[in-house]
Amino acid sequence: VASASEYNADKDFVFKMRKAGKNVVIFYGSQTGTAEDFATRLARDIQSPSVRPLVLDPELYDWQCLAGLGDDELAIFVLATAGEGEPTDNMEAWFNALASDRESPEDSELPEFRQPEDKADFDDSAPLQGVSYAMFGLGNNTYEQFNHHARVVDQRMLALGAARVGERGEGDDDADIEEDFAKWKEATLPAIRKYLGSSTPVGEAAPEATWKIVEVEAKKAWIRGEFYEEDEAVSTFDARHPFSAPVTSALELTPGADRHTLHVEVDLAGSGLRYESGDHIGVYPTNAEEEVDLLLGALGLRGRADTPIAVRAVDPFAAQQSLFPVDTTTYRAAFRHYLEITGPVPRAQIKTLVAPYARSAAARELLGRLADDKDAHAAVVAGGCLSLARLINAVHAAEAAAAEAERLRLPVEAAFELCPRLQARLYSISSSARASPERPSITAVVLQYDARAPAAADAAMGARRCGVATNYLLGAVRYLRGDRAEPLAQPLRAGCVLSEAPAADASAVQPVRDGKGHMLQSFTLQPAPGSACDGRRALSLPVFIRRSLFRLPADAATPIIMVGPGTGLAPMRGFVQERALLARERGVGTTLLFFGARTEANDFMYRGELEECFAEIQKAAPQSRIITAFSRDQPQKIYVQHRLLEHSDLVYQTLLCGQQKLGGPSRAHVYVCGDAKCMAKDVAKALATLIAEREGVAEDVAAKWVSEMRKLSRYQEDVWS
Ligand code: FAD
Ligand code: 2AM
Repeated sequence: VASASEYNADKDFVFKMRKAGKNVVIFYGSQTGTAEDFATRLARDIQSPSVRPLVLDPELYDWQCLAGLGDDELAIFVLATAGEGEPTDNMEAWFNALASDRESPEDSELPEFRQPEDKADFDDSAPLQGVSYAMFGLGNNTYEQFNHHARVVDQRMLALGAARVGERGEGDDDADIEEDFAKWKEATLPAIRKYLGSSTPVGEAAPEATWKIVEVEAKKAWIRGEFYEEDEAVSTFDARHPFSAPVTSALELTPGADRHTLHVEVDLAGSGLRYESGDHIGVYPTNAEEEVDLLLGALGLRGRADTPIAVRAVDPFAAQQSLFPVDTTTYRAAFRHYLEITGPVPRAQIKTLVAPYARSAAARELLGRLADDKDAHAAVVAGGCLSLARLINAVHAAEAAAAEAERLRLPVEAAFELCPRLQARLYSISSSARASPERPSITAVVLQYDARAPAAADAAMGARRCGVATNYLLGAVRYLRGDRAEPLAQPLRAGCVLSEAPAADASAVQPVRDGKGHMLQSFTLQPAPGSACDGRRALSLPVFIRRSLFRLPADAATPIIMVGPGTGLAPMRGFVQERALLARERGVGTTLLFFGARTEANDFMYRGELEECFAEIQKAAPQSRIITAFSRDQPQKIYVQHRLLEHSDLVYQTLLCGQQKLGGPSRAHVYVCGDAKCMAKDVAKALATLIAEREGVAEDVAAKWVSEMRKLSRYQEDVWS
């Protein structure tokens, strides 16, 4: 039984709601920011005089207060499922208290809720009786445990006596999560409205502005808004307070290949941060200067880009009073550091935050079509990867014939509301915590692709689209290597933290193009703490460590099979380093690495050091080896799963762990890392096929053994899509 924690009014969300005159609390369980963004948008969509929502982060509040919600109040959960069906970090405590470790909700012990003062008939056996809630889950169907987090919380809320308003919604990021959310809202909002006795149709009251922008006076030495420099008092670093880690090494691993793969190592010394092999590192990226500039231009803000501003909540009771983690920033710094500005604009956002500002017939027609017609949106906005800036420019191109006064002018407040918060990107740490305890490394492939259907308005910048974080890291690699000193000089000055005057970087950044005319990005890179803002070769990245469950077996003698094609090699590199150290110290079990890449000549990253480590491992476990699958070195594709089957003798012997026959889940540990969509499934299937053949059992029996291995943490995946 969870013990009722000591009462703390700051953590009592019911008290907070009532004080602020709210009757709906929306809790988000968010890992990458999507659920938080959906929760914020939901609040805007449902608000009316009688539906007054407050969006809260459950991490900051007591779950014990749930029982205190009255029958004229409502909780809404917007819960993403993280990793392998886990709750998000910010819902972990609530999830553990409400739902975890319970095979079946019926025979589990009840968590101890705080008895509300106004419920004299409080029933311990159904502590959430009288509490109503609605639920939308976010997940990805490529993962085994689709929407597990929302499903379990939903099941437990019902088991504890709460009543759900409407059906549970399930969004699938692999298909169209925006559409799933829209459909759920359409079906559920009337029920919410009815429950709260609202006479205003939900979504029809004019949404109030959430944020107000105050232009503030520039102080002599004012802070431009790079959040990781703001709070000097921070001594514990985490996702909210990343550590500004000096980059100690940054290089291209496959210089001859047709895409860039990077190795970036940072120094955690002095931060108190620790990691284990298999953990993740989060990196807060910075948007490319050209993208920032494009958006400032589209919003008509170029002349005021460096004006110091504060962005504060209109509602004095809002849980979050400042939109950004710093009080004073600039338009440019806000778009550079805090907002996701490159993703395609969702249909719902075009409808509520862009279309209302159309003044010309051409803009009304175009925006109306993109907001109402799913196919038009898919073709033009998703297909053209139209970011907010590109969407505005496309509207401007369509209304070229309209008078200047009629052209779309999107208020910056709407842009601030529309763009989600810029999220940290996670990377599987590619070093071993034993070999390199203070210097974790990242192995990342740089995301660059051409939009399928670039808009006419794209002509100036081309169809090339660049992933935010990986191109930011590529900038670090190039900068430290010493190329492109010229284009980088300007953004580097802009990246300095303290400045005497705000106008130093007011001019537009000139786009840089490669030989094919593609736009390249330039980067704002922060000089390492203590270094002068003079563009010297010292950089730092805002990082934090995220614990994972991807772990080597406690007993080094246990055999392991690692499957890591592409950047899926990242955590395996750390494991291989660790096994080599262990082999020297006390011996290890058989260690197999299946690595896949495009070509042997160009894409075999870390080859030399992997071979050196395996030479060491083989001294202790002679069967150990690296088995490669180079998919483009021959006419037909060869992937890691094909190699698993080809080497079924060796794989089977490794799985047997010295037994005569498996007869059930293997005691060896299997690790798979990389692409979740196809590779991870194909590998699990290949393993089941192999086991079925060798053991003479049906494939579904073998697949069950693999599932059993997952439950026992002997088949572990670290996959992303
Ligand atoms: P973003 O700016 O985030 O852009 C990505 C978005 O671009 C996609 O969501 C998609 O909408 C869009 N997109 C991508 N390709 C196309 C296309 N062809 N057409 C249209 N749209 C497209 N990555 C690694 O390289 N190495 C790792 O070790 C690693 N480990 C990870 C571990 C975990 C737990 C997770 C969750 C992810 C991991 N990733 C890893 C992925 C990494 O976090 C980033 O998602 C990735 O580097 C891209 O980030 P970005 O900012 O460059 O791209
Ligand atoms: P391809 O790009 O030539 O198709 C790392 O990206 C490696 O993974 C590449 O060799 C890539 O091959 C390969 N790959 C692509 N799809 C895969 C899948 N479904 N299973 C395993 N490997 C795959």
